[in-house]
Amino acid sequence: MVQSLDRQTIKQQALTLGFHKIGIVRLVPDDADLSSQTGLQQWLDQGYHADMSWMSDPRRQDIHTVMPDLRSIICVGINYYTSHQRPHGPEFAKISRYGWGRDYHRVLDRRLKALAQWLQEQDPHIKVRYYADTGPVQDKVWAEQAGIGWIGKHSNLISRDYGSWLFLGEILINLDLEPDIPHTQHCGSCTRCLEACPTDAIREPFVVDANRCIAYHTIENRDAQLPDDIAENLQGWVAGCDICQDVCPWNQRFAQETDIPDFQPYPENIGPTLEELATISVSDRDRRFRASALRRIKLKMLQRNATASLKTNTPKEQG
Ligand code: B12
Ligand code: SF4
Ligand code: SF4
Repeated sequence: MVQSLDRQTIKQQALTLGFHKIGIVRLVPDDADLSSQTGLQQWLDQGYHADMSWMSDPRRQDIHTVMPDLRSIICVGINYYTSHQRPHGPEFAKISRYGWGRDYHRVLDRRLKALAQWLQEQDPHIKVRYYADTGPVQDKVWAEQAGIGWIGKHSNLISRDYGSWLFLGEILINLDLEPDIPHTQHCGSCTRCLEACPTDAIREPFVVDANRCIAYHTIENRDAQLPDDIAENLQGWVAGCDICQDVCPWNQRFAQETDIPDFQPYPENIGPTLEELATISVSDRDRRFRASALRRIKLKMLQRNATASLKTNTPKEQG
């Protein structure tokens, strides 16, 4: 078994590879099953996962089943904010920031792979596994434990220096590393995100019901039609939803322009019109969303989302 590797050296290497936040969790017997104490089972029991059946994979509630000889988790965050703003007007479709540029899975994966390889070069006994929204691991829970930020009432992880515009990933490692201190909560008495959510998807602080969430319906729901109460409240969103993050004071004050060129938006993704997306062709979609996370949204879903938004987003005639 490998005995030690300096945590500052690891953090420096992660920064060099372009990560913006790095923190470490050491698993000790007492909190080894923290992933089973997060409220995930309760969330599943309520049916809040909608038809994302993969959320009930039991490994998600016991990180040791993902990697039996796991000792520590190196958590990373990468800032994806750019200062672009969506144009105003009911004719425009809203695409959430996570989907403006290159697919974040690819951007994180490349860097996580490089960090994992570097770790293994330090000692041949080191074993690693890495994930960025790609495995049965609760990314936000571990990031909070690693001191990267705290889980806000909208359920996204917020950092003091970048707000919540961070993608998260982690490297699981068979090595005891010096841990960071878990982050404290800084939402205080604020309830802006709960009040702003147009579909009341944040059922109580920290708990999002996917059945009511615009992000779920525009990205994951494959039905031919959206439920009426979602369609009526889309407010122009066709790919994800940023409302609860846009209203958060931490994002308004602390968002910073990313230095990752891959996250610069494809120009056509900031303000397409609902009309053009409602009838978008396969070839146009493939061209616009090349190497984008939005490829998860099938052509018919994108057309459905834009069509539904068009119906409810048209300004009422003046009487
Ligand atoms: C399923 C999922 C979704 C679903 C469900 C959302 C949800 N809140 O669970 C849908 C499709 C709706 C969705 C939407 C979005 N998602 Co999403 N999603 C995930 C995924 C795959 C799992 C999240 C999960 O475990 N949910 C289950 C519930 C039970 O967990 P939870 O929300 O974390 O809430 C519980 C805990 O927070 C716990 N809790 C609260 N405080 C504390 C404190 C402690 C100490 C502990 C232990 C627990 C705890 O109590 C809550 C209730 O049980 C993660 C990737 C991953 N592998 O983790 C990405 C992830 C959460 N998504 C992400 C993003 C970017 C989004 C969107 C912003 C995209 C968009 N713009 O449309 C929206 C945000 C919507 C929202 N307000 O949550 C990022 C968030 C990054 C960040 N800074 O937090 C993640 C982490 C992907 C990544 N690797 O970057 N997502
Ligand atoms: S992403 Fe949109 S619909 Fe989902 S909880 Fe946030 S504001 Fe509500
Ligand atoms: S809007 Fe307020 S309550 Fe919601 S996550 Fe941000 S600080 Fe927390």
